[in-house]
Amino acid sequence: MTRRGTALLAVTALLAAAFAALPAAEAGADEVEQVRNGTFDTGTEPWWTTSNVTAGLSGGQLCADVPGGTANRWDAAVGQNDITLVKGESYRFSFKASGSPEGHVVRAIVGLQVSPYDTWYEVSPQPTPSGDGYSYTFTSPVDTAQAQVAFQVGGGADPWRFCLDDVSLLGGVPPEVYEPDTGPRVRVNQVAYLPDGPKNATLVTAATTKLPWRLRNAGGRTVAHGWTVPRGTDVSSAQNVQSIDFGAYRGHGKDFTLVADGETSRPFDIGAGAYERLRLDSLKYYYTQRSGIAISDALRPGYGRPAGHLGTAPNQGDTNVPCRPGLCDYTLDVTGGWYDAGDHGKYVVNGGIATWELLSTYERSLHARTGRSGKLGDGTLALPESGNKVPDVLDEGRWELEFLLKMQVPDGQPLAGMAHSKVHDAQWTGLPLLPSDDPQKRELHAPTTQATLNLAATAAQAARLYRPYDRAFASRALTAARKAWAAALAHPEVYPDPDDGTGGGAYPDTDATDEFYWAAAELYLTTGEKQFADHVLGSPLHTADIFASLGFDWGRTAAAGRLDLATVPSGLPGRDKVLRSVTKAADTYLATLKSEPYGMPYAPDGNRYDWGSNAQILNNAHVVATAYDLTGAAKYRDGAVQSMDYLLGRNALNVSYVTGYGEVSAHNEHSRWYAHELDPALPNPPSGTLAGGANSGIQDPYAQSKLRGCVGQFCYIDDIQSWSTNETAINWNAALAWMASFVADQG
Ligand code: 9MR
Repeated sequence: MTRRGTALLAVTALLAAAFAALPAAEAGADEVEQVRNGTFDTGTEPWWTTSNVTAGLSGGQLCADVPGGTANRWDAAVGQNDITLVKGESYRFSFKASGSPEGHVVRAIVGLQVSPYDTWYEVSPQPTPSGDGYSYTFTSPVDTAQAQVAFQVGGGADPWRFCLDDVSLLGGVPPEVYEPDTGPRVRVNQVAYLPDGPKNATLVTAATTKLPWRLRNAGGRTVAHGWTVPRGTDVSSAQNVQSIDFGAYRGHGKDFTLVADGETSRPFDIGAGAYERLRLDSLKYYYTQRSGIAISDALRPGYGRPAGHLGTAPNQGDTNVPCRPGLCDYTLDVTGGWYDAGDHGKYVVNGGIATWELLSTYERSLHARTGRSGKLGDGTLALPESGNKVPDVLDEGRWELEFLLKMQVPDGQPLAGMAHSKVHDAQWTGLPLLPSDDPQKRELHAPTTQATLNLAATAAQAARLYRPYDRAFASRALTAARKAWAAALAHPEVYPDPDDGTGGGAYPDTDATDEFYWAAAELYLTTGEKQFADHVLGSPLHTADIFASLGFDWGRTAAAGRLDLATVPSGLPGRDKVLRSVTKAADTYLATLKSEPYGMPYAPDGNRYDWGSNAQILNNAHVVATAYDLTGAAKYRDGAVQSMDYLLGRNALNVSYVTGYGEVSAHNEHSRWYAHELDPALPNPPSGTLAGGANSGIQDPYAQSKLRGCVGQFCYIDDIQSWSTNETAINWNAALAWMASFVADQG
């Protein structure tokens, strides 16, 4: 087919007069075609194919015979190289495609034509035999003369035929204005409020004076009513909002709605049942993140998959992993553990805080006034280990702990006792990619003080929690923790290289005093030894205000130590002051929650939402909940419970950030194996998976193309390409599990 026939040219001429009044950008005056011979008028040059694809002209289009039996999308492809892109410029990427038989996915990308093959834009349509036209707009995140447009058509079991025409990459088009669909203006927790808990909602409205609201039950009958409270412009969303407090209503049931200003909210329950489910689902997430073991479809219907990284081709395996060049001359078996997030990397630093919060979910159930350890007992999580008389949450935690222990530098080596920071692929891989299909070389990265202390802290915590179930493991863990502690003291300032981010995340951190404090606290709580008490009491962090708006996460771990010193019984001198520091921090978070019209205990500096802000909100709520556990004061319980509302739908985007919870929930989180958005044969993330959430940094190109200029809460998009706003991660789900378990206990 030739590009745009004469009829279209005539229309263009007519429209030109109408466009004359528009600014140049909108009229597309500078639109420049970047693809050469996208219409295949002059043969197939300069298009290339991989050697396993036979392509030629057929009826004015390019048709390719694609072999079956390849593993990855990029194992068979058609493309064109040497395209120039200008950073910040907006492009329209369009093409016509057909495929037969039906059911095959095409990964159409704009990316770097040489290693490491960065992908700046990608879509994955499923062309039909009769063919369709596709058109997308994106903004280039780079300046380059080495871009390629490619259609990756591999990864299928059976051969198929793919035809392509009118491929265009038009520069200078106006950027697409992205408008999220935010649904009804009454924002509620779409999952559930507790019958005797706080019940708050937020109304987005132009009105500045109070308005009536009504609470309706499933039958549509009004069961409560009252007046909204005008709150002015909310900083976190730039919306004019009002708040609704219907906490006086104490009934329970399903499918309530809240009506105000002519809008009806999404439905919600009043009852605790959903939190009992969420407590378990958020913990069940970890089994499907496991490396080095086949995931049983019987235990997780729809999620069964072969084991990853056990050395079965095409995996190179974690069975015998060397260091990065020049770092060490041994190899380690580092099989097992959890994949960190949507990538196949395994990181001791993030694995540490995730393990701590998971084990703390269990440890809280032993000590807190409302804790119920039976709810986390054997048989609760449908694991391969269920039935072994060990609480399932401890079985799950042990899967990671065994991996963390394997990351320790062996005796006799120069840095014996330290922990390697991470193991991951030598190069970044594309999506989708099952763990078992990852062909990359795996490498151990340099040991760091922070990783070593993550190992010391979690292994020490494990030593006290697993002791009743497995004395041998508890003592092995404590030995490793002591060894790690000694190694960290000997190498106190060996920090991760912030540029070590090829093939995996860098987790940069230039301070280990917080990890020292945390590890000392755990070692003290387990052993009671004076050397560790001395370190705790001598640390400047012991009395510092460590609970800021960005309170704790993988890089700020002092709070983990402080919270455990406050909640795990010990004879620490001055322990009452430790308790007071937690309630003082909780009071600050409560003040934030009250001043936020969306009711979350989080107001980042300059309204710059952090990477993984959802977990920050949960971790701040964790501090408030701990204040309740310590004091029994209702204000802390209510504040902690109310914090869940934001995560479950009471937010500017009207989305529940937990997959499978709420009428509209995040379900396209960035993951190489829950990549349903890219391959219909793969599942979405399992129910109970938390999305990272609003991130003002919008580091990924997809978010940049949609969200540039976004305000706070709006810096989020539920698309698999948005790794900076929509990833799933083991540390974030641990924050969810801890809080879900707390709230379930309040029911
Ligand atoms: O959650 C991490 C965030 O705090 C960091 O700023 C960011 C950059 O280092 O990395 C995030 O963690 C990612 C890690 O590097 C690689 N696996 C996926 C993690 C979640 O996005």
